[in-house]
Amino acid sequence: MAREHSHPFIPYRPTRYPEAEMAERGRRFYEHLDRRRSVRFFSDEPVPRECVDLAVMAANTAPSGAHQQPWKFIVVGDPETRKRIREAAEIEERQNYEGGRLTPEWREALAHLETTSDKSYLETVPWLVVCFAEKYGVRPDGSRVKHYYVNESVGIACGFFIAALHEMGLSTLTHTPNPMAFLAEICGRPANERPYILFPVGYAAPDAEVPDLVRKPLSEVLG
Ligand code: IYR
Repeated sequence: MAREHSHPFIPYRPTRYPEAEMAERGRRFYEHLDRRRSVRFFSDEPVPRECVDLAVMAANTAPSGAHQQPWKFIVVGDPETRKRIREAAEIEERQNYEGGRLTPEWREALAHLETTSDKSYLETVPWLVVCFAEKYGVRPDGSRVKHYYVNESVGIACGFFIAALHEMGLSTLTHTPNPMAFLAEICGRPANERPYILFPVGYAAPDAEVPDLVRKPLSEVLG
């Protein structure tokens, strides 16, 4: 079929699988993702930078509003900056946990995770990856470009990032120290970028433990 286009289009032929193989692949992929857990106990073992870059490349394949790719991933490896991030995060978290900033309802919702204001893992891990959302773009002349569906786009990219790390046997945590403005300052990011998620990246500690969570059954998540 000869469609008329006003912009460049190219053929796209995603791989098709026999029906029996489709479900098998879907099951394997689901089971793989089902083995992923958010980790708070990390090893300080080094992780090749290439693996972090590959996870960011995977994130960068995410669909985004108007294909604007409104994300930036800042990779922090040097111990001094990781220490600064830990200290700033813990200042905020102490206000949350010990200063009463978390509402009783929020505290109750978190109780089973046994989280505290101790964020020492931010110094243990070899890499911190800070994802920033570009609220708007900036042209070379300084004028602003409106961005569309920024939250949705960056959220999907972060999902791909997490899945890519898991595929490599690496662990992470979607850490959102609240408020996160200090991350923009420490990372020296411009005003159009808003800190979105802070990802500690490394190997899970050999003695890591995670809360014994149960995922909702399909019947509950299918509407
Ligand atoms: N940001 C805090 C609190 C926290 C909030 C949620 I929602 C969590 O799922 C886990 C923790 C912290 O990192 O401890």
